[in-house]
Amino acid sequence: MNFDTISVIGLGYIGLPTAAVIASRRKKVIGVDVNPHAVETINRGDIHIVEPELDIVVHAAVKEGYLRATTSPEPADAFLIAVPTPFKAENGNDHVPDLSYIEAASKAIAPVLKKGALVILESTSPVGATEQMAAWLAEARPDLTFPQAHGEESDIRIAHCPERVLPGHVVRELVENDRVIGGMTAKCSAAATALYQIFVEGECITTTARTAEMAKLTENSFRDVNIAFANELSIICDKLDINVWELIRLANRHPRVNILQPGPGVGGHCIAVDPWFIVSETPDEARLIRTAREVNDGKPQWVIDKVNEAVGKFLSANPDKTAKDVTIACFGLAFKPDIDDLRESPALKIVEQLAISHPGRLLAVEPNTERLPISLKEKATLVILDEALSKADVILMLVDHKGFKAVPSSQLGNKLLVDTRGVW
Ligand code: SAJ
Repeated sequence: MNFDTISVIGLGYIGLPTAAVIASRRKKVIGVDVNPHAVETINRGDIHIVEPELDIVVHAAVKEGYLRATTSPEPADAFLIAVPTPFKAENGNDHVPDLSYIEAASKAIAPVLKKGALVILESTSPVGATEQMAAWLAEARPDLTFPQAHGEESDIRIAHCPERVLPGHVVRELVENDRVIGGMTAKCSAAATALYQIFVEGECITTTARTAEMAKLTENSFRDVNIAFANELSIICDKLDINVWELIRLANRHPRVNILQPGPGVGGHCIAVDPWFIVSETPDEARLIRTAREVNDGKPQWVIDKVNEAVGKFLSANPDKTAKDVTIACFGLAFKPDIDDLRESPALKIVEQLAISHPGRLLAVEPNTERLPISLKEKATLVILDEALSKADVILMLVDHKGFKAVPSSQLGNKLLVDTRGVW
């Protein structure tokens, strides 16, 4: 199959790196995004998101003329859809996936689809979303045939190929990782494989669209369950006066044990979200997956209770003082180390909660940001590491950024510590 022009719909954390990497293989790529600011930034050769190495790849792709961004779709040989799949807002705690971005993207590309085109859904999606996307496309283009009705003979080929790259390592993992390719028919899988082989050095493994959807949800749920196990162990060990990090290190010496690390909770827009896509479709069966989500979502409150305990201890040792006199320094706001991304960050949630409940001074150190989010303005002060170390009575370690790990425990003096990452 020939792909002279490839269009990527959604130029965010996945779509933009994918578009740029394909363009770096000297293919003409048209990136489409509803956000005019993103489009303008990219067309200048700049980027609107933070991801190592991405600026260089985008800059080169735009300057050499292989990547161009626009707000309205244009005809192409293949379309890759990489738009968000959040929860439906009106459903409160039901965590029902919201496919409206996929629906909008399908309806936007439908008018420019031509016979022989390939449409790939990359967005992490609940099982059945690819079939739903095919139905929206077919409804909008009754003059074309689609795999759900015409099988291998269809005019349009459709596949799901979930993205699996780790934020912070996207440019490398896009090329190196294996890809799971779920075509609606064997020909759809073959076409999608040909497309990914333009830039993927890993293996392209084919399956059905539904299995590919479930594979992605399974990968992130597996990690969530494993972290929930570690978080539960950390709470048990705290009660039993055992160092959980030493415990996990020892248990992981067994050749068939590999426990992840406990922390202040699970954040980001993937692992804290995707397992709910399984739970919302099969609520009675997905018992372990639901419990893992609840264990991880409950960890921030446990951390807040530990901070309150530490403040209590400080006050017992300093009877002339009240909680108003206690300074708490929070180390890190991002959802994981060495990034600037605050989305769904348990660290941020904890600091926001302390900002409401703690009557004394609250300091925050976050080396990857220049200003505090609005939710913390006037309630906390952004300081540099040294200032936090010198002024704090209670230190709360939330994110194991490189700079924090370099602080020796000897520098902490006799300050009270709540170390959710086992750094010290
Ligand atoms: N975390 C722990 N303990 C650990 C590892 C992580 O508490 O041992 C926490 C992190 O601090 C963070 C959260 O989990 O708050 C998630 O971080 P992460 O690094 O595990 O994962 P993400 O969300 O950045 O990326 C994941 C990856 N999925 C898997 O590793 C199975 C990535 O490959 C996916 O592409 C991405 O989700 C996605 O987009 O779905």
